[in-house]
Amino acid sequence: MRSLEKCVEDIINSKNIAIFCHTAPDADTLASAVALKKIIKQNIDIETNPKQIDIFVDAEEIGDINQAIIKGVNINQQTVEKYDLAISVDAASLSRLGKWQELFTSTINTINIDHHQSNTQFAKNNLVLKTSSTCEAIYMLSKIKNLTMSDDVLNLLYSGIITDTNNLTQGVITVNTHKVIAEMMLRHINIDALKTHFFQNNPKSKAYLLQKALGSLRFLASDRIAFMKITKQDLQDAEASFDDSVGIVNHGIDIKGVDIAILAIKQEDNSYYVSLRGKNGIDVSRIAKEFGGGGHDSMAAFQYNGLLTELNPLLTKACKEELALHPREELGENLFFGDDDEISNDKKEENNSENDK
Ligand SMILES: [Mn+2]
Repeated sequence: MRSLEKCVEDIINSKNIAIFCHTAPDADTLASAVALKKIIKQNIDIETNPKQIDIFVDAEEIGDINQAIIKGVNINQQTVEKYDLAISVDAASLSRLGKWQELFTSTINTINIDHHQSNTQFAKNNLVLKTSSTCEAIYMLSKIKNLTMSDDVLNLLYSGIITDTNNLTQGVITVNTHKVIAEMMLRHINIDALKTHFFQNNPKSKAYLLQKALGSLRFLASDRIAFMKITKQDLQDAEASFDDSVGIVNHGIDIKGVDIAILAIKQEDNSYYVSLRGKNGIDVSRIAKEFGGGGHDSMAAFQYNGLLTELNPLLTKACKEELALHPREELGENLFFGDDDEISNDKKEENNSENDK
């Protein structure tokens, strides 16, 4: 495994590069790929260091909202027979590359840039950072080598950060995430336009699908679990695609007293895509792992081949075990850290220690 800096050098110096997104692509994987391609091009001298960079995504169709990310970018066009370097972005495991797995593994040098804790380290060099998104990881990697990033790159990377964190309300949000955004804001990013594009731009089909999902809402385990499902018929009736189901699970976790939200979506191949959300310290990635999936503490997912009636008791049991680790307590009692007296005492201490200097 080469050092982080050496990997970034490899990325800049390799001649023919293939970048791979994950299947059922989200904004983070697409924006990461396009931004990475742009960063490489913006930091080389095309005359002395010409290179070919191709992007691969195994997806039947990409919805309107994410389509905007790849507008004008050639996708799935293999222009050379062999690449010198293959880079996966936002893929937690090799299988997430779908039909492009072989092209990835047949490349001699491979780099895996990701932020999923469950990443299987499937490449020769694995850059798995503890960031909100792969876009944030790419920003950090570029900064390490002082690479130039244009405004359009920043807008792409910002898009990955806000979508992977549901507009900075979920997922892994660190001091670094806020620092990166602050740095971006000091440059130029279209915060309002991007927020509207990604969060206030739902097609009607999504609203109808939400209506169907909410119609199936059930509560379990003394109302600590909220369960919803979407059937093939629901998708058909709402004239919706799988893309339209993204985020619906949040309506479950947003309910008072709910610590685990589940959304099971029946897919074309009859398997279920099961999306999980957790709060109040619940680690839903542990539950997802039991079923062969993964993710983060507060957001995770897995695929299930079988009937929902078979899955339900198993999943409920796994959820209840996780809930037992976090018995319900009175939360929110001390949200704003104590009363005024304590604050003035803290201030006194602060002043004293400053006098000591
Ligand atoms: Mn991501």
